[in-house]
Amino acid sequence: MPATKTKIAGVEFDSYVLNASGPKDATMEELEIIGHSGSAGIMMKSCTIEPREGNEEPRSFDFADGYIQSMGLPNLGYRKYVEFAAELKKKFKKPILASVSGFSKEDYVLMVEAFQKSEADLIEVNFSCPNIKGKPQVGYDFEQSENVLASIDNLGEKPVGLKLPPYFDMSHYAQMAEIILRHKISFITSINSIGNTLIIDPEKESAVIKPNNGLGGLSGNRVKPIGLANVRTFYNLLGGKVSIVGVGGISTGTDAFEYLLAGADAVQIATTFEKEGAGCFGRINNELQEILEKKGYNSIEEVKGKLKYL
Ligand code: RRO
Repeated sequence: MPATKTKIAGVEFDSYVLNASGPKDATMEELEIIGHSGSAGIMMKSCTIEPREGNEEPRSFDFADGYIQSMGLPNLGYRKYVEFAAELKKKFKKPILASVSGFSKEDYVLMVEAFQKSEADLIEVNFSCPNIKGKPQVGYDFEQSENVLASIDNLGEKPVGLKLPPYFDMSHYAQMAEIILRHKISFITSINSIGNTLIIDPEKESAVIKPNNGLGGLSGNRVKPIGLANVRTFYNLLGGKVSIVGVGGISTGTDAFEYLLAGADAVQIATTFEKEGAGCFGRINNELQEILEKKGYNSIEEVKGKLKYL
């Protein structure tokens, strides 16, 4: 079978498929399950300075081809994840990824600094949590994005990446790409869930989740075309200077193959992990290997970004 080993920002991964920040990655127990699974790395839940319970329940809803949630950043606080990174590093031979989600520039500085000194291999800076009342997604505020990045550029040598919200307008892509290229950003992870969507239960005539009058982040199969468009557009705009991690609606090897054609260096799995459990990482990677073999490709590199236009 063709190998699917890859690199994100120079860090080696044994396969193309790892978990995304979000589902089932907030506690040590959950992270150990990811460690033992086929996930090529161990990504931890986005953290804040202090521990958080998150939003009121019910705060997630699973449906046939998607998922909506407004979790509200439930996490144990960044100090725990600094400790977890060290424990996980000892137990497992795969890269550890931290994710930080600040409420201010100072929060981002403090947490990035802490993870720069930790055993984490990569630091994902979350600019796109859609579920905090009264807080805009940083990635939609270009001035704030610029501001935060200027303050975290020189805090250490570990690669720093940005978890981006989905963009829909070419001028927004261009602005964010310019900002990324001006700063020390080694990878992007695209996309986070589509924020502030609404799923209605017509029987009950009600929203399906409680926080924020039912508005929440949409993920799963329904968002794949948006994820693919974001990866492809950033692939074209960033000119190979920044690694790209694709996320959004990946449940099969074919989905992963499409992200590879679009230009992703690796993919992360959120909703499918939530729905199916930790077997999904190995399954999706195996399916991707089968597709590569059938098509006569020997590596990820041979296909990456090779999308044809009509
Ligand atoms: O915890 C959440 O509500 C959450 C986060 Br931090 C995020 O980045 N994306 C998302 O859909 N939910």
